[in-house]
Amino acid sequence: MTDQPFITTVERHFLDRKGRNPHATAEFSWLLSGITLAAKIIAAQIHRAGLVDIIGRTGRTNVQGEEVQKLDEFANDTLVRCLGYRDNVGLLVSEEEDEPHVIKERGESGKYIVLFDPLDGSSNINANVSIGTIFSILARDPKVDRNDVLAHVLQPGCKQVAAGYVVYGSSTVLAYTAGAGVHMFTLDPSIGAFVLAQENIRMPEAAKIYSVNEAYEETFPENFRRYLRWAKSADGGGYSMRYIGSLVADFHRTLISGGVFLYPSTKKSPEGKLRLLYEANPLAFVAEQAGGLASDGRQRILDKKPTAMHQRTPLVIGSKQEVERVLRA
Ligand code: AHM
Ligand code: MG
Repeated sequence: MTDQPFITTVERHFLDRKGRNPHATAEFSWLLSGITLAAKIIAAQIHRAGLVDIIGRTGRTNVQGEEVQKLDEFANDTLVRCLGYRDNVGLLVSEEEDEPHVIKERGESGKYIVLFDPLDGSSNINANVSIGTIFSILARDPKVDRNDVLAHVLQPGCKQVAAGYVVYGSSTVLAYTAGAGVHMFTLDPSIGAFVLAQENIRMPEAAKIYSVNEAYEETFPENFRRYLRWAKSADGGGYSMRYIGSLVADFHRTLISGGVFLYPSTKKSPEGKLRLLYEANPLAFVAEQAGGLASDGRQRILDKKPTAMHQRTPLVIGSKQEVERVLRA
């Protein structure tokens, strides 16, 4: 027998890194297992979507005024159920719900807050394009009144204990960081476990790829337009454009291949479209831990002090040199 595990699961990997993160405890690993369990259930349902007629609209709109599709609801319920039973989870915040879930029975012990976008990119479901789950984990500040729910939720991204995402694509991939690098796992459906695929992933420092919905270009702030003009000019030296329209998938590609993803403010979304707490913050944490950067065009995403639970933000995220180029513009 060797001491090396046969396979390394997310929870095992996290526990093996004890000492690098004060939260790397068995208790926290139990919380993570709630996320991986939910991800497996969601992945299974997505892959059966065409069979079970779960695709389609519910006819209702969510807090953001967008159409909610059935799989969004399924993903949301699954995360709430899987995490609601973890003793250390005190609060849950979801893109799909107006208010946080206060897990009352565990009011005194639930020290972690999990914020998530249960199914990002859901408008792509019908086209079989990759979609994903994004999550951010915060700890309650013991100095803050327990009943002041919003004060616990509205913490800047630099306070995240861990964060990550799952992409439901040609395979199901999970990437997480707990502040000591970014690690990637692939779901092996034959054994139902996320197994370690790559540790300490580094985002390429530079890559001539920008990812943006250029249809809105005319309404972008001038500095973003200037950057795009430069990237397309002979001075830019030959950029490519890649845009899936599913943040989690566009970010995953950027993490692997490099480049920059942009979602500036537009006429339609003056504050930007993406949400700070459960989209920009977790991906910014992952980007920085992989050697990249994330900014709203003015300040580091992780330093932004949130003022509302469903707050939106402009987002520039990706390879260090590419984000710096956009910011210089
Ligand atoms: P959502 O599916 O959770 O509402 O996410 C919003 C999506 C992101 O995944 C993606 O980056 C963006 O909206 C695309 O917006 P647009 O269609 O305006 O380019
Ligand atoms: Mg989203």
